[in-house]
Amino acid sequence: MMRSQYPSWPKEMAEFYRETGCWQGETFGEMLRGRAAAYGDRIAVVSGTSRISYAELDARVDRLAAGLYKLGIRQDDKVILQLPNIAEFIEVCFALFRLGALPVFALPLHRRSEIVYFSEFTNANTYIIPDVEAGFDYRELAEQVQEQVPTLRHVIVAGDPGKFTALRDLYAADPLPDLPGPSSGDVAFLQLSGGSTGLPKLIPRTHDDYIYSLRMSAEVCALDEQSIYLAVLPAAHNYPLSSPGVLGTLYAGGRVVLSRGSSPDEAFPLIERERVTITAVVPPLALVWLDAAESRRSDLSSLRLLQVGGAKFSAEAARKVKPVLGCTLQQVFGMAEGLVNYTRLDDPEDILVNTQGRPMSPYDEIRIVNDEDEEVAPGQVGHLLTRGPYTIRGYYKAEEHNARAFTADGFYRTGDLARMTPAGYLVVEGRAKDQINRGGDKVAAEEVENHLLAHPGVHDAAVVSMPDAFLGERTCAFIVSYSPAPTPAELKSFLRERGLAGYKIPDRVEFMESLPRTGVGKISKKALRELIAQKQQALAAPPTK
Ligand code: OOB
Repeated sequence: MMRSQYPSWPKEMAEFYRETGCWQGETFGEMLRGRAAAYGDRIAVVSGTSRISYAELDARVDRLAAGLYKLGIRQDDKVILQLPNIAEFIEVCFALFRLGALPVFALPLHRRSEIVYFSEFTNANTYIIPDVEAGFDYRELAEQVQEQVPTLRHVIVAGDPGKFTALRDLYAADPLPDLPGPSSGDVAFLQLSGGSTGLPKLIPRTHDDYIYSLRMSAEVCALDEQSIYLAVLPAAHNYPLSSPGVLGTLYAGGRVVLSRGSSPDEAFPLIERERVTITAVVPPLALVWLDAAESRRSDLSSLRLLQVGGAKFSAEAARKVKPVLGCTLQQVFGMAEGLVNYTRLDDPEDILVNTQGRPMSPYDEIRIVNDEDEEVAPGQVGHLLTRGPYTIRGYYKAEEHNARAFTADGFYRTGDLARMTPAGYLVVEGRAKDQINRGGDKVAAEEVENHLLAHPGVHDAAVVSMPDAFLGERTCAFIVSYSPAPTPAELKSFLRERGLAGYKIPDRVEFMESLPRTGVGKISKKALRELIAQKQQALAAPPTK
């Protein structure tokens, strides 16, 4: 049955979220139309040298929707979208939203392994890419993907199309035929989960639930039509897309400035030129910016809010944000599955620096539980579970996994270990899920292990995190090999040849006779983490006599 592919809220809950006004029955197509009516000539998007007004954006989206329709893209079709931060990203999103076709938000760093999987799993018929970005030719990737996935009929290229279809040729002159279009309760797109399993899970978000998250985010961040948001992280990610991100800024009638890169060399001049008021970074990037701001004379005085999230930000670095950058820090602890926590703009320093914020909605339900799903005493660390008006009730086509990832009454098991302060703020204390958070980029250990196990020289493999001063964590693969043993370099290039995204390639490879096991015979990742941390300490420590 179609319905069950997209697990949804039980009827009473859906009714409750509508009655309380969380879900307002608006689709993204209508949202943009409304903003175009209200803000017409105001600039919505700045991308490279182009400045696009709300009215122009709305009109361009209509023409693109018509062109995509003519190409054969229909309601509920899946479209793998892998564009960098350029205006076309936003135009394609809204054109697909208007058609009721679902973008599947791939990240720019994904490669053949990920794209083939998304294409097959969603039965996508279209793949949208840039020509060459950051030195990588996506058309070559598309060719390889299409060879493996013949159902992927259309490849659309922003820029020089080569043998494929040019996106610029799809802005049709004649209007879209009168179509019923999606309704607000429908799934608008599929987003990627950070993942902890062998294959990434896809997250179905509806117009209703996502627009609610935009409204709450815009409110918490005090966005209005004067706000200028700089997108430096890949906009396809939930955080720069909606917290409040690109879409939250458009929701509020503000201006989105798109940056292809995130380095101070690219971002600082944009902040200065465009008078950016708010932007979002991950902790390692915050460190780079803090360093750069101290050593160069960029005028960042327009910046009012720096959001830091995606991974834990150290209190030590957090304390520097205000004195060095002159703006307020906001910690953001969110997840593509839903729940987003923010520190509030007027919170005292102690909260801004030492917590990861509190839920943005009064309807977010939080439980912190022990291994038996019983609530822990207030203030104690436990597993963070959540349910609410914008947190999914299940992954796309993943019934079996959903039974484990959600409680019987619909709480999502975030896999995070957290505690709650008396004031209701969350502090992230660790992670129970088998994932490495590499400076905000999530790596599912099992996915990498499966690729490693495909090497004929690998008998057993376990991937764990190791502490890292810059990224917070990096990945270490422990290998039990057959002889002759492959070298670390051989293993890494093997993974690259299998088309795995670069950030998932282990930073370090260690060989062992056998992997440590727990009492019940499972690989003890805890023992491996301790082992690698000790090795690193030994390396860092001065030699003892
Ligand atoms: C964001 O979303 P995802 O889906 O890439 O990753 C979610 C996971 C969380 O479960 C948690 O493990 C970790 O990333 N995380 C943090 C964090 N923010 C996210 N861990 C510690 N401190 C933080 N501030 O990463 C995301 C989505 C929306 C907004 C912000 C981040």
